Amino acid sequence: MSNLNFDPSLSHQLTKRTMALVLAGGRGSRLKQLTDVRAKPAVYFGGKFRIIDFALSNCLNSGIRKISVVTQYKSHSLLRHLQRGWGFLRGELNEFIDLLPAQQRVNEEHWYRGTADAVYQNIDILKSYNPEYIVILAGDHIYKMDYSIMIQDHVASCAGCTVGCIEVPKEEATAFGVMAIDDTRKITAFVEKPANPPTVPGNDTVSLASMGIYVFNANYLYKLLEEDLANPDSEHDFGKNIIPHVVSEGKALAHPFGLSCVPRGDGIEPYWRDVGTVDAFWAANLDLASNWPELNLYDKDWPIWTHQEQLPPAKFVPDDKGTNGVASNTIISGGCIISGSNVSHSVLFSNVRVKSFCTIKQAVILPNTYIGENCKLSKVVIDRGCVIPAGTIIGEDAELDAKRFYRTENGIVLVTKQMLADL
Ligand code: ADQ
Repeated sequence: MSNLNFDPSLSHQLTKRTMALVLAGGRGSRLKQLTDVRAKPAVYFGGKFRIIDFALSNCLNSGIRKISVVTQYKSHSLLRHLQRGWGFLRGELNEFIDLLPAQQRVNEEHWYRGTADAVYQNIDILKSYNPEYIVILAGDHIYKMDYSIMIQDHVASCAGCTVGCIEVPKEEATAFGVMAIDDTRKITAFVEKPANPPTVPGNDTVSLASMGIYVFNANYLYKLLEEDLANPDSEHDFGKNIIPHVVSEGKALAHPFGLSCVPRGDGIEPYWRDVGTVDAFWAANLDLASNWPELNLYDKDWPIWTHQEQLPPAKFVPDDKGTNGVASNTIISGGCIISGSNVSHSVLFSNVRVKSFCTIKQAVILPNTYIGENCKLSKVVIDRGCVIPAGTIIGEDAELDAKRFYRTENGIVLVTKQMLADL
């Protein structure tokens, strides 16, 4: 197996022979009530995006134009977003986004069981597109990555499967597949979500984690999936079954994220986030409102595509005593109106209305939310469509917040429509 010697002229040829499969069927239960009505990939992010937009934009920007999205859990919101926002690929040019909800195609006994089964159940569709390489992605991470570099690495190394990887602190590695590699980046051991994660040589605080991003030779993947289905002991999962099997065959290559991440410049670490908890979701959104966010959304060479409603621009108006609506270090999206209130270090998604005399700090407010007069809100995530009654105070009385809403150990309060209705 070789080290990477990237040839940009090869990229286009390889991505044309590649199909991407985005796994978007998981619930993401650590996001608590934010995923009560939608799958994690459909959760809103960064003022106007959904989480899945990042993986899909990476595909487009990498030159992959044949994309299937596999859905299962609470997929309505996700499917609607994809239909409205991602229908611009040109079928006549052999470009598409195919939606693959669980539909018991193989037999009528099971919905998708594990991630490998979700792919297996669509194997006839995959084969019909005749790809040479298949890139399997999770639809629930925020990052910018040029998959064409990873595909080229895969092809140059003659591996059967290439696994994207990143170094993470050992204590976080219990949530990932963890690998050991040799000098040629061949994966020599792989263990899924170990209780005591192995660390990298020479540094016992860091482990090498799988990002859940895989490039396969298509025929090899079909063979693996067929064999896996026949194994009664398998959970039909990539991390638990397929990747360890490939490693045991000596055919897995590790591809460090640093080789193909889209550079942020100025020495900042490559950005890859699993915004899988309320705390992480809140922090990653607020980062975008800071002066120098870790994630650059302003890069014209790597745009993040999404569905956007046609909305009027945001507006700031004074209250009836003449105090103006002001915002600092805050993202304000289309359709928002802030009247006579002060908003700081926050992200307001589309169509948020803030009435007079409110103080809002460190808030992530999802679309179509209405905030009545005299509210004081801090360290909150407010779900789509909430109506916050006038005079509501959140973020000052931990016990009261925890009683009325969901409060994390770090003091971030999640408010949903249902919680407000139950008050
Ligand atoms: P997990 O984080 O546990 O581990 P998993 O639950 O397998 O991820 O989900 C991976 C992706 O598949 C997610 O995008 C999810 O939405 C989707 N998904 C889950 N179940 C599905 C189903 N039944 N149908 C369709 N889609 C489904 C994996 C790997 C680890 C790796 C981490 C990186 O197993 O080895 O370290 O991802 O985050």
